[in-house]
Amino acid sequence: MNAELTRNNDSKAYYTFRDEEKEVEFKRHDMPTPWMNYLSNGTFHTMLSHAGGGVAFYKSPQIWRITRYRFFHLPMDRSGPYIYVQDAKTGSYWCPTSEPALDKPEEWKSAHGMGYTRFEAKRGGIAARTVYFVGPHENSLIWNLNLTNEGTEAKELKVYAYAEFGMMEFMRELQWQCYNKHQVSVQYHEGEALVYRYGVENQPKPEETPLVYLAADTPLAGYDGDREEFIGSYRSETNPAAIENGGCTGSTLLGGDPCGALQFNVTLQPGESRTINVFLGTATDETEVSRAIFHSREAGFVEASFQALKENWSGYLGAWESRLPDQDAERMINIWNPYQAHRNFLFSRNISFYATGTFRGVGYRDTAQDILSVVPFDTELALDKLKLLLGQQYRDGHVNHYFFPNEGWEPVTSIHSDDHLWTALSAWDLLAETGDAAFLQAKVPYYDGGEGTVYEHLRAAIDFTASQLGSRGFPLMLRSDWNDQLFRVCREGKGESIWTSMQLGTVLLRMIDLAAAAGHPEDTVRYGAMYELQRELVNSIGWDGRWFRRAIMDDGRFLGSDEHDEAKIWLNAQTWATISGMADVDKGLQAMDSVREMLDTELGIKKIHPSITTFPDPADPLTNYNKGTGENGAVFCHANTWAIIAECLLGRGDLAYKYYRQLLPNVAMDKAGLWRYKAEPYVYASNLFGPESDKFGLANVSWLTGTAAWMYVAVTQYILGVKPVLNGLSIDPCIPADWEGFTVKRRFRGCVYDISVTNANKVCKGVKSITADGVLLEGNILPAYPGRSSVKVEVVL
Ligand code: IFM
Repeated sequence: MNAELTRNNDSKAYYTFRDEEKEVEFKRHDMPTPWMNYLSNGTFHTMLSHAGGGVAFYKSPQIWRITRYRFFHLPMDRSGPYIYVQDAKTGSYWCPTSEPALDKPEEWKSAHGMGYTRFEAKRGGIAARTVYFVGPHENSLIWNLNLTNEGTEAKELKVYAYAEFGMMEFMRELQWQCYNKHQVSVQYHEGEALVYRYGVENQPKPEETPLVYLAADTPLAGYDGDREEFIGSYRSETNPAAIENGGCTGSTLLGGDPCGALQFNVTLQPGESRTINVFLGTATDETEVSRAIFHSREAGFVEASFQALKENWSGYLGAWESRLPDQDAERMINIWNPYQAHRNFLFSRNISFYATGTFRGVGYRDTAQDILSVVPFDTELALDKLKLLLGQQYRDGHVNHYFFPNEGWEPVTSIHSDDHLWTALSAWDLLAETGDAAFLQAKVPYYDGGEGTVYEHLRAAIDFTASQLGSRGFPLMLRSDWNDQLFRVCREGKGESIWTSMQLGTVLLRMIDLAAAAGHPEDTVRYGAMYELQRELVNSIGWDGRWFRRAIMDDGRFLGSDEHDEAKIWLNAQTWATISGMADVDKGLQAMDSVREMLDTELGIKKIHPSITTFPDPADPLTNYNKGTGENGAVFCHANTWAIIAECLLGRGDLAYKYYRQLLPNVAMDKAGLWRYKAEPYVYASNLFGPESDKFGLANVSWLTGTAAWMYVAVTQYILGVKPVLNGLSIDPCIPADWEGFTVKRRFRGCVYDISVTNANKVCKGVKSITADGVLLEGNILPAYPGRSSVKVEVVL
């Protein structure tokens, strides 16, 4: 079958966007990989694929995982919250999700929307429509199933809702399930529900561990809590024994392999419809279980929950709406990019189809960058997260690399040259968005005791870097910088990061503003001097002749130099030289020209060139990645975002847009071919295999990647050029010369700016005039309009 499918790269046969509904619709269940969605109310979460596979968890996939998902197994994408529809007379059965039953629907489609996933299927005259979502009112995954008899005869159906429970601690499950599984139970609850209790010894937070319930608003005809009874041995979700043998067995479980299966017997007359709502939820104790079930069964609960979910998302996304000459970009900017970025903000890099949710916790650097894309939508949420991060900072300014706020585990304490610096960018963006510097005085504890204001935390970060300079004057690489792979550069503690110098420069410019806003003018002078010193180093020692060098290794040799055969040029050093404002003008341009010549491909910009196989020592190369993959010569999408920003700063709108457009997931998929690209066409992936790989264009680690936040920043603030600054909203687009214009509605400091940009002169950059409600403005910064609900802005380029 695959041979046939690999020839069919016509993506239209697989999916279509429904932009009005903010949905993407799938026409086939047999995609190259599961195409995921995240359903969540911030506490209860479910990752669900287009074919119904996925995993539910409460707060943490490490310690409160509810259902079992078999990572990297075959068959792929199992298990999930499945529904089976069985004809009681013939015994044949199928799933509205298409998977996992063998009999497939005669008609089928599914769709991911903002916080929900829908399946519409028909077989044997029965139409099934199921919407899965997590509403804001209860911590539960709601399975809203509607069945209609479209035939001419009455139908007797047996309907089953099934979820396999896993051990809540996923690592314990892998390590010691054989004994620990006898410490879990599934009991029948008198309110017609099953309750799963995870009572395993030495679990991290037993007092916070919830009970899990599986209930419905329809009378039960049967149930099973023991997976062996429902599925049977040498069977799978494809052919559960209970379904084939006439129905659920009434099993409960005091030790073993838990599941929740509910059976409903339904007779439908021709034309008749029936709705069954299933609730897979968590509650603190038995009383809460009863309350939650009672509440969920109340008339109108499901509809009100779905309505609230819809309203939450339209409120959130209502902060920005653009109309562009490029529909692919417009869709991404208005819908999927902020949606993906929000999921990164929520889950960090924790759990996806690619990441098992076992050890990543909250990454300091990752989350600090994610904040940038939430600031325009919800400053309170962003500030809370900023404070959470700053609470991981030590008094000397360094920070924990990963930490585990839900699990209470010890953090990962490796010290990296970049981690602690990122938060200054988030703080500056918050200040620009709100215009209110009060948060800089808020007190936040240090991880090793005592407390300081937000500003003092940010200052400590600079002080830490200032205390960690190498012999050439650049920041020491320490465990690595943004690029995880660079840990081999500083094993002896001497290696220096030229890129971190550029990151520091970028941060220092923000810190000058933050210091002034926080009432510390004395610091601004110091930051200015530090900036100048690093700028000088970058343009002298950091310059290789045609591009900027990346690092200095322990032995004093340069990384990213023409004198080597491998890893001559590194993308980040070229882009950040311009982003930081450090590069001399001619060098900045030359460096970005080298990017175009040496790193750009038709599927995005590679991170380094050529890939490493033997450098610096064949016995100990800098990376173990195969050439063209991962961090070694792949197109690293996160780093591409900075090339877009750099080109905008250089005023080269056509090139910036080429870099932006070529990585739009659906555009890259069409170019690479769906069966080569494989990942979702509606969210960014972390990386695409590069041309030195025989699988050039294969997309990896989709959904949870810093690409989401920075791509959003790059396109909204630099290409479209609508950027909050301290004294207002700056308008400075850098677009393709052939665009005639575009519009943006942007919420800013309580007012909606209805901006219309015209480009009759066919330029990339350069604002000629701006009027706000007909009044000509001086410069290109729109002021705040306190008390006003909207302002009409006309921009001429
Ligand atoms: O910066 C890192 C990130 O923290 C995790 N993914 C890879 C990136 C580049 O190494």
